Amino acid sequence: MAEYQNIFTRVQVSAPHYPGVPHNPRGVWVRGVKASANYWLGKIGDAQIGPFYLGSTGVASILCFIIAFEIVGLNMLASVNWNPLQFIRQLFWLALEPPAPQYGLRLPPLRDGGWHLMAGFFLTMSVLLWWVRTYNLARKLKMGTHTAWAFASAIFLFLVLGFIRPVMMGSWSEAVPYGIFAHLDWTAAFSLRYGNLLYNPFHALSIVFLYGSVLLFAMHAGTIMAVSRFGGEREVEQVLDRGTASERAALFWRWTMGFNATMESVHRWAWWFAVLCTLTGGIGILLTGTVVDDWYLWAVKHGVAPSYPTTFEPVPDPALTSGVAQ
Ligand code: 07D
Repeated sequence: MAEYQNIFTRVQVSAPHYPGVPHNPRGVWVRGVKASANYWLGKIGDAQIGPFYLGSTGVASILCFIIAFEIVGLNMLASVNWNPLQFIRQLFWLALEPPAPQYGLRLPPLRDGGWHLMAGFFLTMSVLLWWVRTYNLARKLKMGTHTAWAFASAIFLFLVLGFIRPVMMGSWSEAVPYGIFAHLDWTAAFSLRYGNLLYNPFHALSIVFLYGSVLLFAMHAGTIMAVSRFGGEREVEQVLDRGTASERAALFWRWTMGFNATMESVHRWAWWFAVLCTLTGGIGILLTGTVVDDWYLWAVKHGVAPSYPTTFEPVPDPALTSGVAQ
């Protein structure tokens, strides 16, 4: 057909559903064979939905997630005397808080943070099982396991925040609370307690990779869409048989900044930027309170930030003069 086509004007072919490449099934689970098609999903991706491949780890992960979600939700509901209306009204303010500092790493009663630990356990199990699932499914398809390892980097930050750092600090009270505003307040309080996280070089690096990922994503997506009229989104053909699209895309960037990524390397750049965001972030959080107590003073000491002239009498750090630190 001579009709003009690019990625915005895709034809949705209606054909028998494709179950996917054959593979060697193991265990009791077989992949589902049912599939359907959705016109609107076809607008943003592939129209075919399914077949799903849940497997044992998928089922276990979903169960663990439901348990964690229920523990958090029911505790929140209990905190408003089981009043559903107040639950909805106050939802953003409700929270399941970690145990108080006096419990250290011991197991507190359920109502004193025990539920928080239990929710954390099941959420962690759910995330780890989902990781196993992403790894196994990639292996089944004889793919590389890049997605699983990128996910592992995010899980590293998640574990640092809720498990590794609290253990290193000797107290579950260091963990992040479950709740919408509660976790945001925790984030702000954490930054203030340790002398402004913006002075933490690993937080800065993490931001570099966060913003950098956004920039790279925009550059890559923009480039490919810009050459889609030459078939640029068909990347494999473009690598094997370089045509106008790939040539122009590469030339555009050489004209713009003297250097161009390749069809392959741009994805390696993207993978590393995404992975390094949470990896450097996790390192930054691990160092906070364990190695460095005040990032502003750290920055002054290392000549990163200027010290301000003393205008007022120095104010002692309340955490060092009262409370559990005593
Ligand atoms: C959180 C971990 C992986 C998540 C996983 C998912 C589920 C879902 C759902 C129950 C995202 C598990 C969860 C399955 C459960 C249900 C429904 C990944 C995560 C596996 N900061 N900051 C970062 C900026 C400031 C602070 C990173 C910018 C202030 C703290 C990032 C600014 C203060 C922490 C970043 C800024 C502060 C961070 C996160 C600007 C006070 C972290 C990267 C412009 C507000 C985290 C080293 C990420 C970190 C972090 C950006 C400012 C505090 C780069 C742009 C000064 C305490 N900040 N920040 O990928 O790694 O997160 O720090 O001001 O812990 Mg920050």
